[in-house]
Amino acid sequence: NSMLSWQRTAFHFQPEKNWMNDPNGPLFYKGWYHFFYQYNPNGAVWGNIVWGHAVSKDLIHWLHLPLAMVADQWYDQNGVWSGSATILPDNRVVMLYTGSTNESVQVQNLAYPVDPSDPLLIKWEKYSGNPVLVPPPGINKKDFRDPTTAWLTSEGKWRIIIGSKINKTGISLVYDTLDFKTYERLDGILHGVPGTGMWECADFYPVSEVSNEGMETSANGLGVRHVVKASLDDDRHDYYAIGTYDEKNSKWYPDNPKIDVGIGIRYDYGIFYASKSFYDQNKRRRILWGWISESDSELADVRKGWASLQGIPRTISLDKKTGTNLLQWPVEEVESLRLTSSEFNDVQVTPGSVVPLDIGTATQLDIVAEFEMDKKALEETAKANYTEFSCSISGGAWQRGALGPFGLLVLADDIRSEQTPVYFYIVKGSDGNLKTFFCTDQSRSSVASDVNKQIYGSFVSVLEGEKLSVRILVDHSIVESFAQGGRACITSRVYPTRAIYGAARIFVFNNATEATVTTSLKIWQMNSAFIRPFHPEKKRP
Ligand code: DQQ
Repeated sequence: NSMLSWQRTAFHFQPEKNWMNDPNGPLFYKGWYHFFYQYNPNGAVWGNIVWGHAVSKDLIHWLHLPLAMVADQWYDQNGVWSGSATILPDNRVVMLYTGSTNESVQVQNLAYPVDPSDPLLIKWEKYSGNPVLVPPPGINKKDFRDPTTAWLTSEGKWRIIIGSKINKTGISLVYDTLDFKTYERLDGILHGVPGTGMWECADFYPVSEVSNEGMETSANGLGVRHVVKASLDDDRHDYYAIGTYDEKNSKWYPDNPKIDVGIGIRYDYGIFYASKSFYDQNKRRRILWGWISESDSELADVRKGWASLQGIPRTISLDKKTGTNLLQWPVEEVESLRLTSSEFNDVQVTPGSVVPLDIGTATQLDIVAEFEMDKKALEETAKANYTEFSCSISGGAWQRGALGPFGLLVLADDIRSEQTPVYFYIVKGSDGNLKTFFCTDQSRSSVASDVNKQIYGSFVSVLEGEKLSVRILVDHSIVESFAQGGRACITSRVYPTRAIYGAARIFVFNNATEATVTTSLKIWQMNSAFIRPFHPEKKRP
């Protein structure tokens, strides 16, 4: 087991052992951030799902609490599945979650804290009248799950959506309620997209067109856009789109139907699923949590006794410069873990070279890097023929082109028998303009064979006058990368066997054939966060 224990992370949220999946009901209450999650208390694979619970003052240092809800009722006997919290104006907390019944029917249930004066919200009570919602006519009994946080309509009712599908069209059903106990189903759907299949963990929230602060879930009106997000069960990715909410008719319209939910933008181009946002009234921001599963084998998970992480929570806002995407950025609190730093300024990386960055061990890092391409090479390429490119079907970090790939090699050993490249690749697009791609190549991330070795990535917009920039968080077996201030993100789980502990290194590389790249970087060693168990029964001596 010691061979595998290094894969545990130092500053990511994970239970002490066993399986975890979706984030549930995140909220801030009486000075504490609460985090609930799908948890199997009996093993490292999915099953026997209950709600785990932890609290934190800063979203980084966590205290594990007793399970919040277990499968002890007929209406959740097959699992206490995902759900969301709503904080009412009088500060009462209500939780809605999906129960898989004794007959595996998906129903929605209501729960609330037993003692609202307890800031830790340790004890939860399920409403005696559960379930509060059952699948409506025309909806399959196993396609009705994951209620959202409720928002207040102008009529004074609370509104939620619940994901489902009809044939292959993913949809969001809409319900209004006054008391969270009885509901009225609204005609039609908020939105649906043909071909997207079951919508898991739907999310719906406002973003401001003017401010970078987050918006309370019920906010609406001038200067507000609305985001719809769905987790697609068919391809296991989270997609979002920005659009307009017509509250009166309970409809939402995407700004650009070509980048609609499920056929357009992803929160993350690596592993990131079943995410959920919440409004943090403490710091007036919207925070996104996402489940990061393993990409090794199930057998390896069982051996190591645990599976899954949560990504570092991200602040999300509308990208004011493009207006067409969100920006996601690790919450500022993660910076409190920064220890010593190393700076490298204007390092010239010539075509075909790899330069080691001497920072000592490199398993827990926060990296901020900027890259500039040689101007003449850019102009030359602009005159050349256009090239088709896509990260996932490319030859990865070692297939050379005129203007790429170039970037960083993280979790590499000295001789680079293992390495995970995070990089940019510039090509001339079919419209005659240069296009930038942002990728992570897992193909040489591990000499082990039972791990995912895909190449992840996407196009990323780079505006006039912007340098290429990337922020990377490295934590043993997770690499989270944010390009252009969080316009495009890639999370990967990697399983090096040699580039571990003191043997892990970092390099910059440039595999472009035509151009020198100039890079400046700042790299911090990251402290470990205390993520501690809670033992209320233990008496102090
Ligand atoms: N996980 C939960 C469901 C949800 C799915 C069950 C998404 O409620 O649809 O563990 O990962």
